[in-house]
Amino acid sequence: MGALNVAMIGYGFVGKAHSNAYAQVGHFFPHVPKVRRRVVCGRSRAGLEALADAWGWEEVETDWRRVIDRPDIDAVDICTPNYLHAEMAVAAARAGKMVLCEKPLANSLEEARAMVSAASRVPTFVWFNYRRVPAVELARRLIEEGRLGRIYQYRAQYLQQWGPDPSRPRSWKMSRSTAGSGVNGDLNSHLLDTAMMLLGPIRELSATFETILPEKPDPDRPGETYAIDIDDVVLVQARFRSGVLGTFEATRFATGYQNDNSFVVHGEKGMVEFHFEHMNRLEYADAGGDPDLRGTRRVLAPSPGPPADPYYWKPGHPIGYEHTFTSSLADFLAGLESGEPARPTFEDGLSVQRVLAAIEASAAKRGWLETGL
Ligand code: SOE
Repeated sequence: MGALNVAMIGYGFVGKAHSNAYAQVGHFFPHVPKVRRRVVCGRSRAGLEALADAWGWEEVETDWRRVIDRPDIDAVDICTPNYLHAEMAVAAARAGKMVLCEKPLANSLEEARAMVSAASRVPTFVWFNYRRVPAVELARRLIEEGRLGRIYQYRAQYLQQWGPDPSRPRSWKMSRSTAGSGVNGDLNSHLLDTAMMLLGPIRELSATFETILPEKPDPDRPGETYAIDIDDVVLVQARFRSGVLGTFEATRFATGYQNDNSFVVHGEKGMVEFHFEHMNRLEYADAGGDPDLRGTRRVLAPSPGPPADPYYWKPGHPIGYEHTFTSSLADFLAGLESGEPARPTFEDGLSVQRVLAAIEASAAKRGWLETGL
């Protein structure tokens, strides 16, 4: 397979993370198909040029439709605000391009369904990058191999603290029309994707939403406020199809936490606990053993990929946030060559979207609902 010509739409925080992945993937994963950073697209030419210079994009473009129409583009990567995902992904897929898209897949379940149906004949990928943290992968393997025994309970939290920060610029993430939701789509979507990768589909749930500050000081107009119509906090009780009970909590008001994406899996034979703020570590506890020595063990998680193939550094040399994107991209590229699509696909993104929609409906109804999964 020749080099894959990529067009990336969007150039904010996550555009930088993706650009780094495109730049690095060939260095660390020499066996996967090569990529070419052909064109980066967005609204501000100056912003695009700065990103292109810093990260090696060959061209810039301000009209996304022109990018999608280009015959020399094989794959379109969407890292725009959520409300643009569906329109762009559907257009790109209809033009025969492979489509990679940031999370959450869409602003609504209807949009996510339309994306899956338009892209049924092209390779797709959703950047749920936390799947590719080595410690998360290790947890997955321990569960799959039965080393935690029967799973009793799952507990997940995504804690950030920037919600009340008055100095933070207004952003598309603070409005329902552009972001679809607040923490539910932005943070809880990560928790749900990881949970369903580890333990399978979530069947039913009951949720509560809270908007702690319905008005925020407007940093652009001193003395004025603007209205917030999204969730600042979401709390969910859920039951997986397997019968296991889980809880999910996502908030931007968790004073003291910057980006703590965490989960605990309690099983009959043991427990694992993960915190992204210490992402190279997995805490493990053996339920058996010497009662005097009960407690958790800190495991330094190995490099991602097959154990015999240390893609990054030697064991004991930690990796960071950016590597999760590089590994995700490597999965996608390897899948193109093997014909075994890398996960998460748009179908997986749709499953998360179903749960997000059920959470929203449950919070509105104040009761338990089935997710349809
Ligand atoms: C929000 O603050 C955010 O940037 C999310 O959008 C990302 O998905 C998450 O990885 C870090 O936090």
